[in-house]
Amino acid sequence: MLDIQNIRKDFPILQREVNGKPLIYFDNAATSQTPQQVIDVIVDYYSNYNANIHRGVHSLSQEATDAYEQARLKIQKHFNAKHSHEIIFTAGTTHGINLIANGFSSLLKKGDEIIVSALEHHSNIVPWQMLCERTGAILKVIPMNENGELIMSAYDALLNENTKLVFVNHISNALGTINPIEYIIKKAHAVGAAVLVDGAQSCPHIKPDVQALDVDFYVCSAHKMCGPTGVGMLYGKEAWLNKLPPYQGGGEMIAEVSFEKTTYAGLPHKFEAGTPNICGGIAFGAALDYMNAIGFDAIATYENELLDYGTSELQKIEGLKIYGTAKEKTSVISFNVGTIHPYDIGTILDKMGIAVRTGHHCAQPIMDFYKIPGTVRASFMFYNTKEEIDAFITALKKAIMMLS
Ligand code: 7TS
Repeated sequence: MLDIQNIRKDFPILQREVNGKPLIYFDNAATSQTPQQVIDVIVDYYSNYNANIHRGVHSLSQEATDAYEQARLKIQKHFNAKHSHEIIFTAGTTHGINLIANGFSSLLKKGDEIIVSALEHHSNIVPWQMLCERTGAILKVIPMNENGELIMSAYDALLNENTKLVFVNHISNALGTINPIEYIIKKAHAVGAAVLVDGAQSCPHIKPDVQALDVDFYVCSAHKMCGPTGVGMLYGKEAWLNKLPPYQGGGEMIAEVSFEKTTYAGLPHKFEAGTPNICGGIAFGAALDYMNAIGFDAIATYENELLDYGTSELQKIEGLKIYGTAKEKTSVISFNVGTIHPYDIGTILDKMGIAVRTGHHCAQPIMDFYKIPGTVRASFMFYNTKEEIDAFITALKKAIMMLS
């Protein structure tokens, strides 16, 4: 059992008001809130040991380097990577995907096939389309059904000896569907294809074990799991990371440079050109500490309760349709009410202090599938409560009355 009232005290932002009403923050799938424990780590870094890393002989640089590398070890342990050099610090999920898509430019040829799913965020579609333009590879799509689940028999039929890469999110940001990535990975490996899993939405809710999954690449963003924006991680199997060329050139990623020839640094530095988000990386480690202290099992159990409660309360509202009714899903509820535009509902809810996201959620193909312009999306984290859901339902009913 989580002590939610105590947990809520860790989040200063949850104490504030918006438009004269206590903030109810249900836009966690876009970005999560930051606990004081992580804010303190950021303040401590800039107050006490802000310095560039991996290059200074002086004490501040050493301290910053130690803290940054400690954070890498925390991430390695959290995701159960075999080696710490398989963890690459990135600017976030989008950066991690682009890094891999760029790397595969030199490994794919015309006629090779790569597979994406119908449930992806634009950041797990567009970089692959760009890769296809560069290489002549062909993009295939795993279709979805009305419940927002991927159709695995169709996936099986897409796989063949030309398939080189499969990329799929672990959890859909627009619908909350948990995809059967174990099956997807196993089947891809059977034809010799590599798999990239976009974990942007899964990492706040579950603890992936990259070795048990046998996944080739796994990416996520710290800001969706109580950490700061502008930092994330890419896990890659050592053999793959050695095979891929560097993404960006610059300081830190080289062994030796001359005008005749440059040799690259080993992992992980080969993929970490330039001064990174040092403070962000350290704070990412602190965010993992914070969430692990609460415990991912307890988080999942509680968030499932919120999901079940929110779903059953919303279903009582006449004319409300929930998009995404997969058997396996996390605490994301996307919905529309009659013909009311989602933006209008979101605007009125905001006037009542309630933050939801409206629109296509950077997943336009999903909206096209349902033939809708967008949805209202409420997404819960472990610091939300049933009382907040009650207040949200009351506010939503008011909004519907005003707009009908
Ligand atoms: N992949 C998925 C599944 C996502 O949900 C997001 C962000 C990204 C990739 C991109 O992450 P970034 O940190 O690099 O921006 N999703 C959302 C969302 O649902 N609302 O705002 C951002």
